[in-house]
Amino acid sequence: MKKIGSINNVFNVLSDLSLQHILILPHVKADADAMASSVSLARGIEQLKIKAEIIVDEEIPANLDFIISNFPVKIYTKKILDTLKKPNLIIMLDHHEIDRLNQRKEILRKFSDVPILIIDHHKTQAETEIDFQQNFGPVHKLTIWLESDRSSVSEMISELFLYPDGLFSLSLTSSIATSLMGGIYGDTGGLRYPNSGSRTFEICAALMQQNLEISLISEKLFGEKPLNQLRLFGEIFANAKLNQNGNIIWFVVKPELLEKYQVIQDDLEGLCSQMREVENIDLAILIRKISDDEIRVNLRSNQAIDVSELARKYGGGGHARAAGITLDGSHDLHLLEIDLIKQAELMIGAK
Ligand SMILES: [Mn+2]
Repeated sequence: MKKIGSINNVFNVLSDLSLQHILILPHVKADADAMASSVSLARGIEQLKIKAEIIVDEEIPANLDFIISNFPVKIYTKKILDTLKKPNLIIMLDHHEIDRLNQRKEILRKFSDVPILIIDHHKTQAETEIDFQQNFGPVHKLTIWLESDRSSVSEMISELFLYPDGLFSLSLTSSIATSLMGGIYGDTGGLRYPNSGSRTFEICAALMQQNLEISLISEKLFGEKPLNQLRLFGEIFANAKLNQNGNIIWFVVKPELLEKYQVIQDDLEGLCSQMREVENIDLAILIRKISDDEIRVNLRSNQAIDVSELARKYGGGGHARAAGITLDGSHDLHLLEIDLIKQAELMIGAK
């Protein structure tokens, strides 16, 4: 499903005058888009004289400090759960799955009658809004604005600032515009991926009116790679496999390799996209053994294949050009590798 609800749902929910306290929950392992949309919306909500609080699952990487720009983001702990006051509204940003709250599922459990607003741009499997609501559990009143052809949730939140509908108006500051641009840049690889539509560019142009330092945003997001990470990428490129047609590239990362370069799983961020950038490649696959009972797969493609469909065959999901799979339990890595390539070749061949 490409679109559920609309921006008007957000205007309606936020113009409720009885709102005093809103809790914002981005997805686990919050990235530039998740943090930018959260911080910007929180600052907008505060302009409406409503308290806004952001709780994340784990520490946010330091290169995203320019996006957070001193907004007091809290990291979830049991103590925070115990002392948390009941909000009037919970907003889930950049995801629509309870699982992606990770530990913070407890917050939904604790406040099971608080309404939820979801703003997201990830594809959903749900056939209808009713299915979607049922998947979520009947307790929470649910309002949704989901558009899967948007580049980022930051692009969607920008709409609230740039094109208000009269119910309320939010003012765009240069700090908010910097965050939003950081979020859009994060999810579009600096406006290079095909999820950047004409609306994305219009919004970026409007954000640029705030005299943004675009080179600083690029530098923070794409220009601060540790040398060990690049050395690891070098070894992976040197040993990556290609199929016979030469249009699929893949590599299986075992924990020993990360140990060799003293890097962590997060340092593989961006690698699969780089593999996709190799000449003539339609699909890049990075299979990562996380532990004996967890495997993650990153998928990046061009128009030759919708990787969200490939991911779904294995219980994963995501976007047409960027998707992922997580497999729990023990799996034969080699069989998985062979099966993935076979399925991918079938899908590309069928197009
Ligand atoms: Mn996003």
